[in-house]
Amino acid sequence: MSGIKGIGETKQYDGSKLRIGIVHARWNTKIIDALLEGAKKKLAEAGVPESNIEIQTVPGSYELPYAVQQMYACSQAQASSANSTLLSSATDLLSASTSDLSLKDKEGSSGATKPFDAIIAIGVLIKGSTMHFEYISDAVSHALMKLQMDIGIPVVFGLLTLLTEEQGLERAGLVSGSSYHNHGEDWGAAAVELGVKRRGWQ
Ligand code: DLZ
Repeated sequence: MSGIKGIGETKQYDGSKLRIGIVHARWNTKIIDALLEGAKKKLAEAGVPESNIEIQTVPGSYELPYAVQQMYACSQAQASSANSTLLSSATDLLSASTSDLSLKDKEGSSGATKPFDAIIAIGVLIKGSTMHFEYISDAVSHALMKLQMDIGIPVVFGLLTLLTEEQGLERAGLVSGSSYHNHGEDWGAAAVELGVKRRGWQ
């Protein structure tokens, strides 16, 4: 049986205007690092500027929902302060009656002038001998889903809930000859697609 599962054929979405957040846990680093690289690769392919990607880390997967919430709130605060600076620059420009040059440049110069269009939460949970795994998997999955509905931006579910480490290595594209691919790539592509679509569903 084929293990080729994935997001299927997608349009090439233009990510050049997007601001994307990534937060990842530090447990199971080898798998996490590969997933992160996969996500970044797809963001780059879609044209998301590196300066518009912010990467944060947290100790474990349990911390992911809180981190997503805080990253989004901070990005909103940064954006509103950057926009009030822009507004005062624009007012200065107008009152000085100079050219209309720089407002556009300033808008394009930094991803920080707007909140994130999507945030990818990446974690790797591996089942142990207690109920710990079940509680964290369930709590984090529900919290991430609730968060995206509450804050109104896509929160990409990059949480692998695994029975063995080997399953994670496969899904991070680290097992040669395996039919699995790097799922981080799907998450990067999903962030771009949903980030673009949230600006208007055609
Ligand atoms: C404690 C713990 C354990 C046992 N296993 C994992 C894991 O496999 N993956 C993961 O991301 N985090 C694990 N953690 C840490 C918890 O997610 C969390 O960081 C701590 O309980 C502190 O809140």
